[in-house]
Amino acid sequence: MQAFAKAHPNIALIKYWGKRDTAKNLPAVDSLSLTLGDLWTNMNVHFSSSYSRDQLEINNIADDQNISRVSRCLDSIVGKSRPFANIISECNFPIAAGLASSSSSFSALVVAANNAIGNKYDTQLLASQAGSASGSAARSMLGGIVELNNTQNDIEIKQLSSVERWPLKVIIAITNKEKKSISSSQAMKLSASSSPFYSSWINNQEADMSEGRLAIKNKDFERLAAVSEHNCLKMHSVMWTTRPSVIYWNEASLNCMHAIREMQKTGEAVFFTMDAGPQIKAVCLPENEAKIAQRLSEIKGVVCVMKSKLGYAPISRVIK
Ligand code: 2P0
Repeated sequence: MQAFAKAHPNIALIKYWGKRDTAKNLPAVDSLSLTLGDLWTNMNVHFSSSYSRDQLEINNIADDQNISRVSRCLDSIVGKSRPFANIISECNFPIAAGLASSSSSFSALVVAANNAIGNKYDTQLLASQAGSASGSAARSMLGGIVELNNTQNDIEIKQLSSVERWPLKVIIAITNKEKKSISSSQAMKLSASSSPFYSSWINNQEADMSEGRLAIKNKDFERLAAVSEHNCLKMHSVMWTTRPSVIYWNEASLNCMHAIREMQKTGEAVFFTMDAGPQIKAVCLPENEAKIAQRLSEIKGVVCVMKSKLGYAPISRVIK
């Protein structure tokens, strides 16, 4: 019982912030994301009665911090009476730094585990299982542009656009590779209980989702840019007004935002988004990619720039 899977992280344009059920890890709002093809997590899951406990290795280093979350996720796919597993994970981008490494990791984990036991579950069920471990991971089960909707007791994912239909590009300006000071889960909990803007954030999400869907349907870049930046800044306003405040930005993040605003004024098709970390993601049309990447790499405080095309759903194979 051994399988390999490769999955890509995703970044949300219309964000997930807040949970309606913490036990099941169900999001409080719908969200819309881009799957990033050039960033990946490779995962090998090997179940064997020869192991005496679950073991996890991330980028060649044994990891005890995440193992209980990983074990719970494997239990949900394989059952609690499963053999123990050895899990080897490799990631080509910084972990826990606001680049959604949990989205590619948990989607790769559920896909590999499912393949190892003979593909018992379909994509929607795997998305639910991945989402219970990490809300954003559900969206990495599909490629291109993806929507996550809340249903009565669960979630549902849908592809809004294939990679080929609208091949947007994403440039990531890394401004700090350190692990974030507070996890998204902890920060979301604090936001829900203390930000005076939290209820307004929740109540206005459907309007942003409709606007995002329409922009994607019409491939209207300006419209997608406007609603994405607005939604991102609204989420960060909730974070900033949380007590104690959750501020993931640094000076370079703000410098990048201003540079993107300047590029917009000179007619470049580009917009920014930012998640639970100080990295800036610039979304653009393919013809603008090189110029924008160059400009962002020159900004004070930018450590490096990564470029990504949109990516596909996870791939997997059984290892004999
Ligand atoms: C998103 N984030 O929509 C938002 C924007 C961060 C900011 O999804 O608590 O680490 O494990 O379900 O999966 C953070 O995602 O959160 C996140 P948990 P997760 O991408």
